[in-house]
Amino acid sequence: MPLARSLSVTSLSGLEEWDEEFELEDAVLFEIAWEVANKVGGIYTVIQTKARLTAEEWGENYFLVGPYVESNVRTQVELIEPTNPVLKRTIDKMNSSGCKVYFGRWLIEGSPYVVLIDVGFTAWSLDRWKSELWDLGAIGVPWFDREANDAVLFGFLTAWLLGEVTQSEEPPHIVAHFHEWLAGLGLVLCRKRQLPVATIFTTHATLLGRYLCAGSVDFYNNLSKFNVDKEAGDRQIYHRYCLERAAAHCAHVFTTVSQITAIEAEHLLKRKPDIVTPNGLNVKKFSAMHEFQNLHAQSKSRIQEFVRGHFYGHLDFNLDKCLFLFIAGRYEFSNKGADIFLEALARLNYLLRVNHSDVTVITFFIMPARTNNFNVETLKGQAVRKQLWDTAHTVKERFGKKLYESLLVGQLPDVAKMLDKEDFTIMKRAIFATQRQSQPPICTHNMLDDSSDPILNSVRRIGLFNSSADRVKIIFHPEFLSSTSPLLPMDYEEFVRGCHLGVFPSYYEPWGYTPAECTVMGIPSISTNLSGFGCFMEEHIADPSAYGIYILDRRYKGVDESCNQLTSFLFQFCKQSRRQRIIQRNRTERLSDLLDWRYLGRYYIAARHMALAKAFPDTFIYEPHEPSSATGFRYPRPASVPPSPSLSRHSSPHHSEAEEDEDERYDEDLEAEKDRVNIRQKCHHKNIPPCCH
Ligand code: U2F
Ligand code: UDP
Ligand code: G6P
Repeated sequence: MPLARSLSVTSLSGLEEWDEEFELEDAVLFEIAWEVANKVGGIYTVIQTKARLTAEEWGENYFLVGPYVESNVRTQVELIEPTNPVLKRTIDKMNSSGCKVYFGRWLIEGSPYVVLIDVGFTAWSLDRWKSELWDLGAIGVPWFDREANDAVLFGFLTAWLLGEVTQSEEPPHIVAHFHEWLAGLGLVLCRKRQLPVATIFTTHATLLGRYLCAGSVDFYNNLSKFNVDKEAGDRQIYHRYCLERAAAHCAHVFTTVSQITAIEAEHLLKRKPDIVTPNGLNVKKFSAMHEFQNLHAQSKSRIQEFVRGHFYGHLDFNLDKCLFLFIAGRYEFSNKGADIFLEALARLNYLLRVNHSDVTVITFFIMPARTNNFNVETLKGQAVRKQLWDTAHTVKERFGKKLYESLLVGQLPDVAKMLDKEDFTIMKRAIFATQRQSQPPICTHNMLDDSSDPILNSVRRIGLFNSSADRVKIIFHPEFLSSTSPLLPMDYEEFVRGCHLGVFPSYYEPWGYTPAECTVMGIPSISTNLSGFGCFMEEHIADPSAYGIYILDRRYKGVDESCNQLTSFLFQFCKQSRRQRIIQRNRTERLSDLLDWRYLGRYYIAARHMALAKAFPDTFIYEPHEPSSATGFRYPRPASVPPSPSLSRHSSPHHSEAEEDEDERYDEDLEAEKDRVNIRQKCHHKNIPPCCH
C-alpha cells in the first residue's frame, strides 16, 4: 500500500497545531457503521458530514464500511474496482468464499471509498456465527430480533474483512473506528482474534438510556442505581446490551458524543469514555454575509404558500405576522420532548389570547409515523389555493388586455368597465369553492394508529384544533420532508431555513443534530440542558439566548416548571419585532464555526492517535495534548446586549415593549463588527478558530 504520509492537522486553517509531531506512516483508517450510505438517524449525519474532512486528512487510506442496501447504492454510490491491491485481494477472497462485498465511492462531499457488505447474502452463516458468539461470551441472540441478527452478520463480516487486510505481507497500521452497538461486534471479534488493529468504539446513545427514558423513569437522578442487567432483561434487549457493553470494554479507546452521555455510559455501560467526540457539521459559507437571510425570506414564502392552502376558508389571520415553529426528528414522543412542547403551546395560546396579540404561531411537527398517505382534505387545500391563483391570473390577463386596448386608442381606461360580468362570475365561483365546513386539519396524512397516536391524543386533550379563536395552530406532518412531495415540496434544509424557531425540548438527546443544523442556517432554536448540544452551547457561550440559543432547564426543574419556562421562551420570542428577529438570526449564524468539523474534528483525531498509541506502543506515542483547549473559552455576550435590561434598546432581542421606540439609532453592522473584534481577540489568546469572519 502506498501509505507513507504524515497525519499532521496543520492544514486545518486557523486551528491550533497541536498534533504536528504525530507522524503516521503506514496507517489506514476504516470507519465502520450501519449508517454508512444508509440513512436511519443521526449517525448517518455524523458520518456523511465528517467525510470531507476525514478524506482530506487520510486521502486514499480512508475506507468507510457499511451494509449493502441496493436502493441506497443505486442513488448514492458509484461502484468501482478497488484500486488498492490489499483491499482488492481481500474483497476478491471474501467474494470467492460466499460473501458479497462491493467497493465504490460514496457520492458525497469528499467522495470517500466505501466497502459495502451484503449481510443478507451470508445469512447462511448466521446460526454458526451465533453459536460462536455464544461460546465466546454467552451472548444469545434470539431469532426474532432482526436488527440483532444483522448486527451478528455485520460484525463477523467486518472482522473477517479486517482480518484479511492484516494478512498482507506488509500490513499497515490499521485504525478501525466502530460506531454504535450495531457495528460493535466487529470490534469485539478483532480483539478476541488479537488482530493488530487499533480499535475505537463510539456510542451515540446507550440502548438502556433510550429505553429507560422512553418509560416513565426519573433517569438522571437514578443513574447510579439501575440494576442494568435486570433492566435490559426486562426490556428484552439483554443480548443487544451485552454487545454494546462488550464493544465499549474491548475498545482501545471508547468515546461518546457528549459529556452527559459520558456520564450515562459510565453508569450504564460501566466504562468511562476516554474522550468526548462532539458532533460537528459541514458548514457551508455563503459569500455574502446576509445570503442566509435572503434564503430565509425565500423559503418562508414557500411555507406561506402551503399555509394559504392548508387554511383555505379560514385565513382570518395576518400571514405577515405569522411565526413558523417546528419540531423534527425520530418519533420518540417524550424523549424528543413533544409532550412538553404541546403543553407549552396550549399555555402560549392562552397568553397570546389574553394579551390580544396579533401574532399567529403555526407549529409543525415533523415526525415519521405509520400512515396511509396524505389525506384528501390536505391535498384539497393545496388544489383550492392553486385554483384561486389560476383564477386571479386569468382575470388579471383579461384586465390587462382591456387596459392595453384602451391605451392603444389614447384613452385612460374606465375603471368601472375593466371587470365585466363574466369576470365576477369566475371570481365568485372561485370564492364559493373556498367555503369549508370543517376546521383546517391537524394532520396532513391518514394515520394508521390515529386513536392511539400520542401527538394526536395530546392535541385532543389540549383542544388546539386550528380554530379561528386560537392563536396557536398545529400541523402534524408524520413523514420526513421531501422536495418531491405534492403537498409541501421542500427538502428539510429549505424548510428549516423558512421557519423562525426550532423547538427541541428533549429529555433524552445524546447530542441532537436538529438544533445544531438550525444554528448553522441562522435559525434560533430551543434545546435543553439534558441534550449534548444544549450543554455544549451552554459551556461555550456566555449568554446563549442572546444568540438565539435558548436552553431549557429540564435537569433541575420539574416538568411543570420546565413547561412554564418553555412557554416563557416562546412568548418572549413572539414578542420580538421583525428587526429583532433579523438581528438574532445574524447572531445565531455567527456561532456556526463552533459547530464546524474543522474545529470539532480534532476530537476524532485525538481519539485515533490515542488508539494507535495504545495498540502499537512501540511505534506511536500519544501525548495528551489537551484537545479541549477551548474549554473555558466562552463567546462573549453580543456587544449590543446591554449589561442591564433597563438599558436595552429597540434592536436588542429581549427588550421590554415600552422601550421599543426609545432608541432607533441602531447599526447592526456596527454590532457585528464589535463582536467580531471581541471574539477574534479572545480566539487569538486561546488559540481556537475565530467564529466571525
Ligand atoms: C443518536 O441517534 P440515532 O439516530 O443513532 O438513534 P438510534 O435509535 O440508534 O437509530 C435510529 C432508530 O430510529 C428508527 C430506526 C432506528 O431504530 O429504525 N427510525 C425510524 O423509526 N424512523 C425514521 O424515520 C428514522 C429512524 C442520538 F440519539 C442523537 O442525539 C445523536 O445526535 C445521534 C448522532 O450522534 O445519535
Ligand atoms: N431530518 C431529516 N428530514 C426531516 C427531519 C429531520 O433529514 O424531515 C434529519 C435532521 O436533519 C437530523 C436528523 O434527522 O440530521 C435527526 O438527528 P438528531 O440528532 O436530531 O436526532 P436522532 O434522530 O439522531 O436521535
Ligand atoms: C430576512 C430578509 C428580509 C425579511 C426578513 C423577514 O432577513 O432578508 O428581507 O424582511 O427575513 O424576517 P421574519 O423574521 O419576519 O421572517
